[in-house]
Amino acid sequence: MIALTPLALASCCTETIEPFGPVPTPQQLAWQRMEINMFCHFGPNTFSGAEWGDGTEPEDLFHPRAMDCRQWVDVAEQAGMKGIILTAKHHDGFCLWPSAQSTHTVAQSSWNEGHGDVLREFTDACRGRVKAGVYISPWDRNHPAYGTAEYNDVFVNTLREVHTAYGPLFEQWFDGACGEGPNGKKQHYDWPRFMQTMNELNPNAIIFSDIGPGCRWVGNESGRTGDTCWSTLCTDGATPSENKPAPKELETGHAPNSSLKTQNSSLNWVPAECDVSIRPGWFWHPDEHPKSVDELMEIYYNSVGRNGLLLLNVPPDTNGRICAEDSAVLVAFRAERDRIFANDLAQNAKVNAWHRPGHKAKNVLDTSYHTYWAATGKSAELTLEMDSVTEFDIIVIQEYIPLGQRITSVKLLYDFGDGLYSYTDGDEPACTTVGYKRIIRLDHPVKWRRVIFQFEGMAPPVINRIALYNSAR
Ligand code: FUL
Repeated sequence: MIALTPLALASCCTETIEPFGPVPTPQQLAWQRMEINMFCHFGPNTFSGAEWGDGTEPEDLFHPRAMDCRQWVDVAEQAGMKGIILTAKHHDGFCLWPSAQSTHTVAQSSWNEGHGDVLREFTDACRGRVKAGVYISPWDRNHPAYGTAEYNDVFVNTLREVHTAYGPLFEQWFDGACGEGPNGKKQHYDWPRFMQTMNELNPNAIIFSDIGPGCRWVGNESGRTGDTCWSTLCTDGATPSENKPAPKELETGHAPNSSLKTQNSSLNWVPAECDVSIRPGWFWHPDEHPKSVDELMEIYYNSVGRNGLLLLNVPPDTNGRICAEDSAVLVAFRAERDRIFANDLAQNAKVNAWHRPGHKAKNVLDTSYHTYWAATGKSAELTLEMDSVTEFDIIVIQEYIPLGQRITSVKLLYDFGDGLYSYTDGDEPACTTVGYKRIIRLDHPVKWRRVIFQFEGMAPPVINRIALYNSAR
């Protein structure tokens, strides 16, 4: 008889779960787990009051009086943000670093006698604390070559400058906007070359554009995904500027089984990034004020809580600092999240569900990211039984996305001892997709001892976390 060591026993009893459909790269997974990042719109518009500069602004307009990028990082850290993306070049073409590709940069300004370099100070301040990323607008209202084939060379060289001399840079933002009128300049962007340049210079960077490939625009600037939100997207025949899915499709993504024109041949993992500003404008303007904590919480639930990453814009002011009004709201926003999500009321619950070997239902309660419950069928039920009647109004569910996004609907049932009741009317689910994270808010706090989750998936659900909270406490 062969004696089995505990290790051998463990491995023989742990089934390998095959992934379903497209899955995130390790970089996309790390990116999604950042959850909230900061966007910093900063440049000549900060001083002119414009949102879209036309590129004719004198370089001296840019003159932050007391710029301190470390203060941006302090605020981001205090707000629980893991990365910051800076508008190194917005549509006006002004470069926040002394670019050799342009004559409209900090080097031509009298700020720091032409020796200033915001991108350098920014990336130095971020190093070891938060991740740094860049927005470099393809649309350029200043560059004389814009609208000609030569501009593609300029743009490639610009990417080359930034991604070799600065970094590490975790995300490259390619904005999709172009406001040229009918008689305006038309640039035929060489997207394959831009992407190839990025792959060569910074293969680990997440590339944002309307269609990815690293992450996609969510189709609105209000900080919300669709109520249904797939991280998968069909990008067949599309470029970041042409033949793109409509904004509504970007909000929801494309389900892995939908009858797409290509039979899923180009369905990719392109998760949604929700960019929204803390203020009415993207740039700082003296007469504007930040959103309230309640508004930011609503944004959080509708972005991070619906399978998106929240990219919250917090624009530095004319001093080159994040103003006290904005940082106070951000700190309060963090405190509110910490308060609500401090105490998982399901921690000591008994969990019951059919499971695949080695992937017990109890794994949904631990906070280790890589342990999960693997259900046995596409329709799966899991029961949480608390020690006593528990009052809660928030449910957090996380699919283990390294194995793909699978869940199409979640129903909630409860039990008052005389049978099972559905939380929602009739056949209505409590939510549709789950993905990286779904936060279900109940209309009012409930007092339940047993919660039964009924999942439907395109493949058997794989869930690494379920937690219950009471937002009133
Ligand atoms: C848009 C731009 O036109 C806005 O100015 C801003 O940068 C926003 C994040 O993206 O497309």
